[in-house]
Amino acid sequence: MAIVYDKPKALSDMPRHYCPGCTHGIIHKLVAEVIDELGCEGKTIGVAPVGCAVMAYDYFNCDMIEAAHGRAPAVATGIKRARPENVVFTYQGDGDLAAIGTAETVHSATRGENITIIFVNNAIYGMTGGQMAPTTLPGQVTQTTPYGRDTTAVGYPVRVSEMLATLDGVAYAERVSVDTIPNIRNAKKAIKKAFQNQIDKKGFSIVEVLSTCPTNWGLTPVEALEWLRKNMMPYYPLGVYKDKSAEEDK
Ligand SMILES: Cc1ncc(C[n+]2csc(CCOP(=O)(O)OP(=O)(O)O)c2C)c(N)n1
Ligand code: SF4
Repeated sequence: MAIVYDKPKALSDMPRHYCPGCTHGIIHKLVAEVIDELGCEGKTIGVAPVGCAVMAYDYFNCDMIEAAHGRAPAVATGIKRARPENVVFTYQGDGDLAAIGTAETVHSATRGENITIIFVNNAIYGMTGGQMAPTTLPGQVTQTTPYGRDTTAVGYPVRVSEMLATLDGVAYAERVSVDTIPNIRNAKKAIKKAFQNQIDKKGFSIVEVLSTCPTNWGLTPVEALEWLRKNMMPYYPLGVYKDKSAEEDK
């Protein structure tokens, strides 16, 4: 019988621990499909975060290293500089990348490290039970903002793609989403480009993926997708924020 759909080879057989409806799983699958399609499984090294994706080292069938919370871009920098022939990516949540890891993110970007960053923005700290993240929306209820995020007290969310796009060291920054089939397809295109850029030595590439956390948002999986569309997308518009190669082609 013809196989019309199969699990990507770069994804392991280990059962994933994510909650029902969590889109971390979709993003894993897209990264694995890209590794398969680029034929770089044997030379890819991933850096896992601290957060719900902490066990990504068990889920991808490539060499993986676990970084301390937020330090993945620094770890990736070291690996890539020591082994430039390898393809090095980080997979990080918004607490990991945009809170404790802000310095590593900004400085690896401004140095123009030739690495690929997959940034999963679910507007909350998932793993630790739903505290406010730098990306939590104004008015959003979390465990630490039970009356909604009050911007007069705790400030405004960080728009990571827009911020990094201002840095000369960044080759590519795009925000995508995995809430619909067309958006999932587009997310895969962006992830593939971010890996291909590294192979072509174009420099620092980041794909920010808007993602759901039904458990800590207190919503069903379907409601969570609707919440993402209604609340996250207007604040975090999808699109390409920087593409040096497209600018050079003009
Ligand atoms: C040095 C350090 N500080 C704090 C923590 C606690 N901690 C673990 S995961 C996490 C936040 C994870 O949130 P995010 O990166 O958004 O990922 P998600 O779980 O939502 O995918 C925090 C604060 C830790 N493990 N280590
Ligand atoms: S807590 Fe949220 S981010 Fe973590 S696995 Fe569950 S739904 Fe996903």
